[in-house]
Amino acid sequence: MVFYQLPKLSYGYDELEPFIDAETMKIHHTKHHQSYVDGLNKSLIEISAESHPKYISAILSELTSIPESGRSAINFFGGGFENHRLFWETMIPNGDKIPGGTLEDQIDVYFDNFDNFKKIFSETALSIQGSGWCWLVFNALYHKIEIITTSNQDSPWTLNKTPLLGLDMWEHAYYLKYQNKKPDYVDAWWNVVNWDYVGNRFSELS
Ligand code: MN3
Repeated sequence: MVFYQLPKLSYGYDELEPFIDAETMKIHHTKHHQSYVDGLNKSLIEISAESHPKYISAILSELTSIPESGRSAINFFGGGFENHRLFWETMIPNGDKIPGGTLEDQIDVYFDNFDNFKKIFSETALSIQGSGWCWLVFNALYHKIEIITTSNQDSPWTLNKTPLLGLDMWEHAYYLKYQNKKPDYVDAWWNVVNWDYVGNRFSELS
């Protein structure tokens, strides 16, 4: 039987300082993310799908294929699991600050330039009411990149969009250090974006 596990981070909790503080990272990873891992495993057992052959992103893409009684829990915990897994991967100490390659070209096509993209993404993130995520996604249907938001732990996969980069806008992601200064959290986060990873993710799609 395969159970989901809390993924290991490739950097220490204090290595995203001063942008994301060590205490927030530690609690976010070991408590919040762990609770989504546990909730996902439990939800899969409850619908007897603990040995589901597909990875959670594929399950989220076709939620209607699983029993209705488990859909809401799998949407929440599965989304929470996968959203956070990607969130850790898309951050890195000493981020390279700018995207490159084909992703940079696409950002220029759809958002004029990188600064304008950052401005729109930040404004969109700050427009979220309550808990949620802001995303750069690839929309395969229209073959284009887009900025979207999702509520709670809803995943872009459930909208058939591929998440490339996501920003956690739940209070647990920033409150210890930034309190109500949400714009400062968003500004700081840009410094630790792992554009290499995000760009490679995009290249593999196109
Ligand atoms: Mn979170």
